[in-house]
Amino acid sequence: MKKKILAFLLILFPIFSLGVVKADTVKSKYVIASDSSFAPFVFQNSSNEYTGIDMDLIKAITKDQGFEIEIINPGFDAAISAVQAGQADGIIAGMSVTDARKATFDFSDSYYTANTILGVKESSTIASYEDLKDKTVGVKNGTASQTFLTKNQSKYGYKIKTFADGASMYDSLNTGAIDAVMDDEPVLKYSISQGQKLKTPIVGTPIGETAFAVKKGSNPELIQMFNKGLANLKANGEFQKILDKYLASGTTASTSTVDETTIWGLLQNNYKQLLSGLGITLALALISFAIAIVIGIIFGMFSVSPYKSLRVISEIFVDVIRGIPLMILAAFIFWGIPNFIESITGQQSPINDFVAGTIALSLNSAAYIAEIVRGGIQAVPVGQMEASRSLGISYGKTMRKIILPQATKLMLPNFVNQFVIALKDTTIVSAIGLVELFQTGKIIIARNYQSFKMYAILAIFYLIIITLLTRLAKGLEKRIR
Ligand code: ASN
Repeated sequence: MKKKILAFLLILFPIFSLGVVKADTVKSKYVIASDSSFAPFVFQNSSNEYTGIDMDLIKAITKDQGFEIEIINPGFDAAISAVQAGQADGIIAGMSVTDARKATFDFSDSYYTANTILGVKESSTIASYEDLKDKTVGVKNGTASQTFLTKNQSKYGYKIKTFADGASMYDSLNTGAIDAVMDDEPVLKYSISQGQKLKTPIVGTPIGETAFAVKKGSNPELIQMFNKGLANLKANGEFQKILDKYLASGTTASTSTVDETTIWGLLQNNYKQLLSGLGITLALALISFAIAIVIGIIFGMFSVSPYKSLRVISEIFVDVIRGIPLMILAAFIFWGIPNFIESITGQQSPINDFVAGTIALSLNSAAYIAEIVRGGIQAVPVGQMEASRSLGISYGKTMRKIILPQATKLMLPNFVNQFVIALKDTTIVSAIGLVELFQTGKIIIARNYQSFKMYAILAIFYLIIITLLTRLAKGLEKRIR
């Protein structure tokens, strides 16, 4: 009898102990999406690492609750899309709990309360919402501030300009492209405390509590772990320490030792990040172009085929792909298709941003290459095909031995041209949050506001790389000839 009781207790003990200490993790690793520049909640420090209240908080909670995360920082709007499309499991980005969002998100307990507030340049004369008549107000896409602006637009008669990220929005305010911005109060106040020449002439309007979120109905254990972890951190004082680190007066999070106001300083401090961005850009361009050549040649050959069905297939492919802007194609593949698959199967099947970008670029270049191939083949006089066929040589052999060798020479310069276009087009797919060279530059600007020098550096990077690659391609072209 004693033995039986002991065995019973032994079985019960682990069950109880598990239930009491922490919520159970279901996945081995959770992907958490966040904003890219939203200091003091999330921003890059001078060592190019993402820090801020949200970053410290989620990491402390992970530690407290014992689960693994990977953080991605594509920007607020893209972070929201990532969670909805299943690319990420949760979002922490100074996100306000609004009634509209409750329809599509499940929120954790709140860890902050924020207002939305108007920011203008120190020299601006705007002192009330009425002063905004016919002026342009900038706001980040998909934010609660945007909802506020849209709701009050007809009342005050301002124009709204939306931005993908905070960096470009504040840049536009500084350069005078817009007259004001609407953003969360702690964010504006923080940038003022960091020396930005801005002011907030009107008192803020509450937009709600700030919380962590998951897609409605999915990953409920993440919310549980977040809430338990948050409660623990509040109880042991660690949460307050995180807040003080970023909000107590006199704190400056960017303690850069290198002067980032010179081109040399910018390069010195960011070369690693820039090189890794460049690596992604080159990989994207080279891999997608290699795939595009294969697809493009196949459809190009179809387009001059004696079979009508093949010609029609090729025409449809070229028309469809050429008729869709690359950015929409990339967004469709990265966000649209996973969302569609989930609505049918109920299964999330997220696709990696690099793969989505490569597919979009490959299809796009393939359509243009198919046209280059068609043009090259059609530029060879028809008489040659006719003469060869009348000698009894087959279509395939004539193509291989007579037409293609001449056509290839005509096509080569166009291929080089198309490759340069493909390399430049990699900047467009940064819209899905892929951190290639252009996005890397934008992230750096988000931290130091050196847009003039940083964009100059980027332009020179692309110029050098494109010149080198075209020289190389021209050399190859000569050899083939
Ligand atoms: N407070 C903003 C919102 O919830 C979040 C952000 O801009 N990162 O809309």
